[in-house]
Amino acid sequence: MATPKIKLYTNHGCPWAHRAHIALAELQLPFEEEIIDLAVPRTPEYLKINPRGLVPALEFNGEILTESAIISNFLANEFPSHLLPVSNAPGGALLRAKIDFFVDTFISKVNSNFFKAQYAKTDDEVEGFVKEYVEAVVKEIEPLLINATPFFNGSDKLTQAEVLTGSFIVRLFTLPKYGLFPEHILTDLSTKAPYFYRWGQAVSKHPSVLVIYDEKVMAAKTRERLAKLRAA
Ligand SMILES: N[C@@H](CCC(=O)N[C@@H](CS)C(=O)NCC(=O)O)C(=O)O
Repeated sequence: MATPKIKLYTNHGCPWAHRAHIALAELQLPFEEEIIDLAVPRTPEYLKINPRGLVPALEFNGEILTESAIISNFLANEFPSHLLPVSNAPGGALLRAKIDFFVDTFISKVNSNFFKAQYAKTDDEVEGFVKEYVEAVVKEIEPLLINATPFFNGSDKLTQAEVLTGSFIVRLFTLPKYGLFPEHILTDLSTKAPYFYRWGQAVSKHPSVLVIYDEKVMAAKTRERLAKLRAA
């Protein structure tokens, strides 16, 4: 196969764009990147690439794809690997469905509580969202990770389940120590959702998840963003 020409339009502070970085790292695909400054209005050139003005966007042999899940799933389908079985392999369609369900459940039932807690105005509100996060993990995610070793469905390598959730998990496991989130969320999760906790620890240390993530930089950026929001 000829080497594909891949360009990623990204911003290293964006957890959605981070998904594409994890996929590219895990698939060991060389690519060019262009950092889009999200602090200023998008240029007319970028709006031609993604009229929504969001990152990430991927240029693949001249074709443009947008939306992080679509980009990451495209890469995993185009370059079959340990990340995602092909659907006509034995058990392939079933495992793909399980991964889809896991990612959908994490994003729709759990993850938004993390951001809501960061933007909450009072300590009581923060604690409410932390409680909802932990309860949703216990109810919805913990049963799906019982056989994680350490990754989804007994895999010893990263899978598409981690590609699509890892950027959020690494924030959960690192930002509390910078005072940006109540630290007890991690102790609560370790006692109430031990399978999730063990999985999350492995995910948040994986080199492909850490490929663009510097926790100190992220903590400083998050602090700055929240201070601006509170001042506004
Ligand atoms: N659903 C989109 C969400 C992407 C998104 O929200 N990206 C944010 C950065 S994290 C963005 O580009 N925001 C534009 C802005 O801040 O002006 C995806 O999954 O790709």
